[in-house]
Amino acid sequence: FLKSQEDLGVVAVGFSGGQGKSGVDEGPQVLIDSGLLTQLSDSLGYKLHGDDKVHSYAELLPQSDEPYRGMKNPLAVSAVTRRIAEQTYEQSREGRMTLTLGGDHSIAIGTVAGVAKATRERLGRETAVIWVDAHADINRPEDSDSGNIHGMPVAFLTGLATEDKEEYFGWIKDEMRLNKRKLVYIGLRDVDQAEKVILREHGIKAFSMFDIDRHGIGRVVEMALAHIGSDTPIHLSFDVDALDPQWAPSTGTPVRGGLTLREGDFICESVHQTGNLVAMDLVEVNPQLAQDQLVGVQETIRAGCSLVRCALGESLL
Ligand code: NNH
Ligand code: MN
Ligand code: MN
Ligand code: MN
Repeated sequence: FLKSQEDLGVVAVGFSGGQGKSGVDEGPQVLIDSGLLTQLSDSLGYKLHGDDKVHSYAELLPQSDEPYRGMKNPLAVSAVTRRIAEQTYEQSREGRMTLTLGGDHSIAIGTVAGVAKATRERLGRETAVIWVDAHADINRPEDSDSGNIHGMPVAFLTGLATEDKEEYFGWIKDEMRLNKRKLVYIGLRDVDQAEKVILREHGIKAFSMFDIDRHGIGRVVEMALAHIGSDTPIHLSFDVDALDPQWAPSTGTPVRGGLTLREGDFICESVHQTGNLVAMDLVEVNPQLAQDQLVGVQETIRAGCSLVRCALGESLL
């Protein structure tokens, strides 16, 4: 589904407004400083596009931003994700693999919207999304306990949450949306009550840690890929908190009992192997957290880099 296998569009998003902890906006710079983009160009042979500067979107941030429908920082997150949708659209419509480094997971409102629109225009097809996360991120604003928009992106993308006002996500149009039958989760273990009801009522495919323990990661990935079908463009949205805090403690909401680093890498390798990957997000790396832990920031960054390299083909022999 890509025009070339060598071109990679990179969008680096230094944004933390989808949740309350500062530091996650420093994630992309730290990933880049640790050599991720150099590895992708020098070792994996990608030609990089887009700017290698990290965007802070300062010019888009409003003076005041009162909660709206229970959402915190609604104007900021809406404006920034709208811009990210343009950025990923610009890369994806060229037929390039599109890599977004976050930032908190609210930014996926933009990445998925932009890629979905580009893929519809370019190929006349819907994009499938594999959402790897400890959390389902499918709260409607009114259902969310926290008000943090990083817990809501999938609700907006699937149209389970809608809004007329442009400045409050009303800019999300049909051609940017994700079909909920083309969505599959892997790694869930901390799902809110209202989210469980949504997953059940809408028949959304989800593989929790229980499923991984029961079937093994190999079978789970096989079933996940079978669900979306073998002939579909894939957007992989990887929240680093899907990994167990043993491997990735530097993240805002660590949840024990997660994926091993190897299981995370395996998911990425398997998605690469389909040949259908058109976009990847790596989000929620927060270098300000777990600084005091033995396995702390450095290991989280190494894990993040490894996931990206695996999705982009490092493990091919
Ligand atoms: N479900 C919770 C909420 O809505 C937590 C979401 N936190 C995440 N998601 N890190 O990936 O706030
Ligand atoms: Mn998430
Ligand atoms: Mn999460
Ligand atoms: Mn390849």
